[in-house]
Amino acid sequence: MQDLVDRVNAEGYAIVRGFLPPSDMAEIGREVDRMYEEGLKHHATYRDRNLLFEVLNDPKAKRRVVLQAHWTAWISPLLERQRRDLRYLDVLAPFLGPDIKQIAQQLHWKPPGAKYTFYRFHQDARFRESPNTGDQSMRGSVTAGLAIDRQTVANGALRIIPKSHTRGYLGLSDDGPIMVGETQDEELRRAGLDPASVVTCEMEPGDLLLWTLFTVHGSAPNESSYDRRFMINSYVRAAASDRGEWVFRNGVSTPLGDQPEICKYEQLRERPGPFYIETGWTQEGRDGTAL
Ligand SMILES: O=C(O)CCC(=O)C(=O)O
Ligand SMILES: [Fe+2]
Repeated sequence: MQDLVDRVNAEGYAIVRGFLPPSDMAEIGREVDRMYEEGLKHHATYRDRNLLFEVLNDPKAKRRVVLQAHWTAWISPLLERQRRDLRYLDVLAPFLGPDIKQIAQQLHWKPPGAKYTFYRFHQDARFRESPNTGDQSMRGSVTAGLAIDRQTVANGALRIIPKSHTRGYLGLSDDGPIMVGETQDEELRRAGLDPASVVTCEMEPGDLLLWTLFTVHGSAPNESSYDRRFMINSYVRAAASDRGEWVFRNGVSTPLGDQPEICKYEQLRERPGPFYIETGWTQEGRDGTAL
């Protein structure tokens, strides 16, 4: 595991091959499909505290799709256990120590045929409080992406720029939504990054990709006929964060409590939901065009 820390420190990412075996992945895959069906019950994006289903009438696929679900641990006992599985502790403890909280729990789909299945290049610090500070709390953080489907060039596997995490916050994609308009090479060059250095992280189901808050990453659209299901968990050193849900306390796996903790969105204190978000970030939604 020390080798893993060295690789993430040096390159800004690393892949743990075979993190979970096929039997676990089959069970997780079935549950993630169930979450997709749960999301489709909503006519638009739905939020209830940290739980979120990003639901879109996709203009290209001409059907309702679910792109993301956040904090399904609140409605799925299996995914609640998964996020704090002790196999995560083995990977995370060398980075974060024995007291670990979770800031993000996300399922991502890239439904075949849909328009919005790419992510512009960015650093996840964008989604945290004050990305420009680059303080210590930013370093006490690791994000883990679990491949549920095989991740390929064709279905839009995550793409990473090695060593980009050493460059501080670069402001990539800060001018608009993360899923509208693919990143042009020019935007990378302006930030001093070489588009030719992009690595596509191809993975088998059960592989785990680790990256940092400053690692530049994005992903291409799904051009294949199969889905690209990906589970993202972001973990922080508990002492460095007053936010997030406990995952491991002194190395002991800790379930969710009675009430959710604020993870990212301060507004939830005022407006916890449940509510629908009818107009979204899509080009069509922003133009006011009916889908
Ligand atoms: O699912 C992907 O390809 C990228 C998602 C991502 O980077 C994010 O949500 O921050
Ligand atoms: Fe990201």
